[in-house]
Amino acid sequence: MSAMEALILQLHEIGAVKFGNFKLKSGIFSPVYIDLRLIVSYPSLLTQISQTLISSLPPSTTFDVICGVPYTALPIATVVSVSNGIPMLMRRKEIKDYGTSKAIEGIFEKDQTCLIIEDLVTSGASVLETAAPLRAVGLKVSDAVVLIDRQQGGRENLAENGIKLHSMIMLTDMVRVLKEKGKIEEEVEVNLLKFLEENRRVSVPSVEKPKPKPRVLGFKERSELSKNPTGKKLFDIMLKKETNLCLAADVGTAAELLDIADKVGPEICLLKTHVDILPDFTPDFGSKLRAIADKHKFLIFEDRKFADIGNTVTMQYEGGIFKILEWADIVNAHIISGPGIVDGLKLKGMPRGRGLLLLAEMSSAGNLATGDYTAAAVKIADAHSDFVMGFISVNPASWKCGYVYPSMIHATPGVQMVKGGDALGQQYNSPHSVITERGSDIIIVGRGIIKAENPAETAHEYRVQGWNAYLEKCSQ
Ligand code: S5P
Repeated sequence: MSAMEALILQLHEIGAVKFGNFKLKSGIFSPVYIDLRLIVSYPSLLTQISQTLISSLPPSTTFDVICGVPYTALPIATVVSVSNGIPMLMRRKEIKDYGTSKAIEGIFEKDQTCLIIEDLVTSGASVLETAAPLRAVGLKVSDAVVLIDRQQGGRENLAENGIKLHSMIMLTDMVRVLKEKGKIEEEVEVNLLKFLEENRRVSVPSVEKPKPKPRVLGFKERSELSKNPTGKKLFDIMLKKETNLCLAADVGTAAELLDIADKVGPEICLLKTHVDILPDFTPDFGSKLRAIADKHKFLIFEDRKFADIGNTVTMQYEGGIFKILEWADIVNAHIISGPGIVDGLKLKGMPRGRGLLLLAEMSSAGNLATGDYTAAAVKIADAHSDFVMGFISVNPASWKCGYVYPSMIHATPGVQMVKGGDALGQQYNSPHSVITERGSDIIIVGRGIIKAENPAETAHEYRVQGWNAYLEKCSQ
């Protein structure tokens, strides 16, 4: 009887090889189960395995250190190390968060070669899990040796990752020997061969770690990241005043607007106007509103929604009756006409330190600013981050880029205390959901405040809700 046959019989005798119906780590059901944890109870068997492992390697296999795949192969590797005088490394499965936090314990030099020792290979995933941290610390991993190869794709999966698998015992050989020696029925062998035929290649389960949730940066850090002076200013105002509320002052007259601006001023970081709805607009409107804005420390955002070609918007921004450029810190634009609109507005706005918000999404039902359109807005903003300070957005948390651009401010309209909408397509979300789940920074509230019995008091309520939601988000 060959040494290999004797080894197979011994493994069967101690119950390390069982036949039945077993669920494996890879999720598949198998008619054979191999449990090599038992071998620590049989020192002579362990010695025999360890010696045969090394002698079964082709002479061309060279290595400086060895590392067993935790946990079952650790004693095998230890005995190989001790009996052959080869230094060993240990891979931690759990990395300590104190002390040295090392994934690989032991002494080695960069570019040394490490042989991986494993007890059993199915898909090869465990070997790859050990190879990764070894390679990460600068070791070379080109060979792995295994006591039993289940012949289910481990060899191929490892080869694809630059690791040659050397197997001491193939599962088919094991079953053949056990059948020949009368330890199992023919039916069991047939069953097993059929199973192997059907499960030739078990894919490596993804060893990719779940992506850590990005840390939510606070307005202070984000202010430092903003490349636009008005963007910086708005971050700073929000922090100082502890408010992320923007009032959409869609009132009937300029007089009413100036009145509500003064009343609600202490509660807001931003006041949004639609100057073309004011029948009593006069050229001094801008300076009057500016005085109130300076008094209460908020910024002015004219919701002009520019949409034309670059050349036209330069004139619309600067000229006409409204002379928006004179008094509005911030304006916004659709990107429907392409990036030229940003170039046009930038030409006028940049020298004055103004900021631009791009409409990446809209709040109204059935709007077309979705998917690729939103992504295009993000791209344009990124290319003009000195002038574009942020977005009008509805659900930035759902964007693929998510928090990739913390320098940008996300302002969301369609906000009321209760969910719902109006008769003309407006859709509302609550301040809490807008700031937390939807990942926005600023709540834009219009009728929720201006139609309230006491706008200043109601604005205060919105301010508290919006700010608390921001604090909650930062503490996550
Ligand atoms: O998609 C949008 C973009 C904007 S700027 N949906 C919006 O409602 N807005 C503006 O936000 C809109 O023009 C209005 O001034 C404000 C929402 O007002 P509310 O009364 O519905 O809160």
